[in-house]
Amino acid sequence: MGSSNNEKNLSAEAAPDLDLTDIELADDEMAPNETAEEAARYPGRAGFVSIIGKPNVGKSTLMNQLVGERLSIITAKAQTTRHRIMGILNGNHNGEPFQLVYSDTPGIIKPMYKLHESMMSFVRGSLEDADVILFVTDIFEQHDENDVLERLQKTDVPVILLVNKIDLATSEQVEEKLAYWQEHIQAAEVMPISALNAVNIDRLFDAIITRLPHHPPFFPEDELTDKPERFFASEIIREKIFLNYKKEVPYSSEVVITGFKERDDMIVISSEILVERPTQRAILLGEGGKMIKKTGIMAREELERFFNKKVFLETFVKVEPDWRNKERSLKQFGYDE
Ligand SMILES: Nc1nc2c(ncn2[C@@H]2O[C@H](COP(=O)(O)OP(=O)(O)OP(=O)(O)O)[C@@H](O)[C@H]2O)c(=O)[nH]1
Ligand SMILES: [Mg+2]
Repeated sequence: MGSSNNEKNLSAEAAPDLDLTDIELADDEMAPNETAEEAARYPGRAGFVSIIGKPNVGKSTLMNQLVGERLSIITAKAQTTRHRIMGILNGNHNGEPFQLVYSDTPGIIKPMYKLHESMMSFVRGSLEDADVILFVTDIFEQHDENDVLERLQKTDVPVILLVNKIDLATSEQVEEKLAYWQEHIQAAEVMPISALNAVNIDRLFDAIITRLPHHPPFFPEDELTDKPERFFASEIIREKIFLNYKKEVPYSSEVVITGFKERDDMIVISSEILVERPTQRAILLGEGGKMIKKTGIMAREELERFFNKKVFLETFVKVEPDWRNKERSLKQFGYDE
């Protein structure tokens, strides 16, 4: 549970010493796993909200919508997200301050590479920390989520089951999915949403906040995420690779930022794109370097939007054979949590 992990208690100040005997709290003012005494100890809420589910159901779209920033990259391809990415939201709700620490996670898959094992360990880590779990499914769900369900059965953390992409379905189809889940999962709530069109996001926010424990914030208020700027630079380049290349090329690519210099007028970024085979390198470059140039321009434009500053971007394409199965490479690329 996030609230019991002192290591994460980065910016929390000591809770004020209150006299608890006079305070009465209504049931809905307490989170599911806290006592009235705990609830009364701190006049604000803070906690960890894990977004999990199968690949491509819209987890990253949902996190960006909930945080109000484009933190996680989104593509139409499965397995876009490879890390646990925190998005932090501070605010006030009914006069109480809150801090929500969302975690976007990789889609749950059966590992085929060491890379996947590491991705699944990020999912496990986020489940261990969670105060609330958002289990995202979508309208195309084939009900083959037994592996996910098994994991959820082991936890006493409240689960909010979401049926996403309802903008692509009829109301009958939505009703059918909701009925299915109501029967098959012990969820605190089952809710239809459209992460893309922000449908029911306010309702979801209310469902989350009332289940958050009373606790001081975990992170300083001006922090939007746990990841450094370089991480987002590499993700943005990776997103453009996912958008511009087909088949195994995006999955065989990793981006490493080798230089990141912030000047007054611009940011100078050097990056390496690593692929597993020389043939993939040739595809990335394209005829006369056309494809990598296009990808580089798209990435630079997005980087400029993200950092709100002019960006100079250099990209080099290198071959790192079998990096998805090499522990040393994975560690170097940040998959060692
Ligand atoms: N129509 C529609 N499309 C959506 C919605 N939410 C997400 N999508 C699309 O679904 C695709 C996958 O979205 P992501 O947010 O990347 O999904 P994800 O679950 O993070 O995927 P992985 O990181 O691969 O596990 C993208 O093309 C999104 O635009 C929605 O509510 N409606
Ligand atoms: Mg994602």
